[in-house]
Amino acid sequence: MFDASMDGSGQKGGGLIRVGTRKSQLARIQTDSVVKMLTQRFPDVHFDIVAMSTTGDKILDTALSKIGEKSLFTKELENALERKEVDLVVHSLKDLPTTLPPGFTIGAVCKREDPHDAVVFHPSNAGNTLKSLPENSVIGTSSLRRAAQLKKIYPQLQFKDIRGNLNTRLKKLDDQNNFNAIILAAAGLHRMGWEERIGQILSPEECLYAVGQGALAVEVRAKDQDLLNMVCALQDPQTVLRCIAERAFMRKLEGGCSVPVAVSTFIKDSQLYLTGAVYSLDGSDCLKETMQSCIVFPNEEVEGPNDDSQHVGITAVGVPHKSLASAECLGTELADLLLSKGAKKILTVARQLNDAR
Ligand code: DPM
Repeated sequence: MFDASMDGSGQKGGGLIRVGTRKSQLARIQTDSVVKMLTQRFPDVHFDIVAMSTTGDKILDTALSKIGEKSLFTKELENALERKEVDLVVHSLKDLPTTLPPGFTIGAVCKREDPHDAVVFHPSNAGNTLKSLPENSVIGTSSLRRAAQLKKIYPQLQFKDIRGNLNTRLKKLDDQNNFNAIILAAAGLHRMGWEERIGQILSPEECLYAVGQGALAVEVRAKDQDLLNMVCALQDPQTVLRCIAERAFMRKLEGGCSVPVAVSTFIKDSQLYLTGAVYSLDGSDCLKETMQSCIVFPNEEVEGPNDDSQHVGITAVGVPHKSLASAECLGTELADLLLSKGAKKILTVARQLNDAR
């Protein structure tokens, strides 16, 4: 187990771990919750939080999908990890690319919160649903994934970009009259304590969620075995298996923030179910399929503390190896199925149209 007399760099020290975070309120809340869980399990270790700004926080006037930089919210934090200024970094898993730069790994994926998308209405539209909003109402989202799916079901609504952190978006919604509603991840709203603003939760039938949405990830240096052994205490096996399948699907499609790719997963009776879809920007073209795979095997071997094998960037110490491989394979196979039906073309056109916007 983790030796509290070692610091993250493996040197003898006072048991001090430095935790990197972005400066936004949501990032701080997420980091605080992970530090709280670690403190409960390792009461002798001291955790220091180091807050930093990232490119994604600084560029506020451009839609995420147009910036085209994969590690928008992560690069500065990874630089600090590499320089050993921090020992672990807390992220929203959905902001982490499916291939991490060499030398880094996700050492834990915590239990997922509600992964669905939520609608927050302007106070003057409170009590509505997307369906009951007046014609030509304006919905704020910069997510191509959300816009594509909702444009298809609600052609009477208009969709416009909105950027900024959660606080900024809520303020833009409430203080101006530019938007009738905005779409946000339910998990973020819950963490901010704003659940009373959720006017509608979108079911996977209406809107499939983003890969990894609602799950927190702890990134560490891949060779930092002490830290890996420590943070794996936060690992939620079901969340890890679902997210590995989702990320394998995304990786095989070569998707990212800048393409409309969406998923949903659940586990029932030893089976992992994955629904995945790709969309054209207006949602008129769509490929959507579901596959399942067994993830519980009798007497299977647990991934050991010294096993440095990664699954789409995740080192899943403590989770059975065969289950991990099965989840990863499920994601890849579902992507192959969509690719065989023409997913590549849909995504290429979506990317080109978005770049030309
Ligand atoms: C990514 C997307 C968005 C974030 C794209 C998508 C939303 C961008 C937008 C990859 N990252 O979802 O299709 O609406 O303009 C982000 C949020 C959270 C993590 C905020 C949100 C919090 C929830 C979580 C931004 N990243 O989606 O409302 O932990 O999943």
